[in-house]
Amino acid sequence: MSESSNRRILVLNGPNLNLLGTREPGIYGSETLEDVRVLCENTAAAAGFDVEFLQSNHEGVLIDAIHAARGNVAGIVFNPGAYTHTSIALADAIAGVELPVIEVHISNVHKREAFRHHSYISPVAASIIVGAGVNGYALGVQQLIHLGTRG
Ligand code: DHK
Repeated sequence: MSESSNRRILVLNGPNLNLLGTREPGIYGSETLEDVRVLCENTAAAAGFDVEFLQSNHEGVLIDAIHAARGNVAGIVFNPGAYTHTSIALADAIAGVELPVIEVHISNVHKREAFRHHSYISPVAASIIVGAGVNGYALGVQQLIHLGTRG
C-alpha cells in the first residue's frame, strides 16, 4: 500500500441510500447523501485523509468496489442497506480483501423488524455503528482513522 492510499478512505453505500433525505425521513432523517458525502469529507480532511464516495443499487457494483479498494484505501465505511441482511457475497468480498470495514446503519436496526436484526456483514466488520443517524458515517470515518493510526 502506498503512502497516499494509507490516507484515503472509501465510503460505500448500498441500495436506496441515494434516496436519503426524502426516503422515510422519520427513520433515516432529512439529510441527503450529498450531505453525508460532505460530512465524511470534512471529518476525514480534519485528519488529513481523503474520501472516495460511492453509492450503488447493485450488489455486483458494490463487490467490484470492495475488490478495487484493496491496496488503494486504508479501509471502508460501509452502509450496505438491505444487502446487510441478505448478502453472503458482500461478506465474502470483505473477507477476501482483508481491509478494515466499519459497518454503519443510520437507523437502530435492532428496534425495527426482526429481519433487520441479522447482519451478514457484522462478522467480517472491524466495528459496527448503529442508530447514530448520519453522524454514524462521521464516527465510522473517525474509527477507521483511529484503527489506521494507533501505534
Ligand atoms: C439502511 C437500509 O436501507 C435498510 O435496508 C437497513 C439501513 C438499515 C440503515 O439504517 O442505514 O435495514
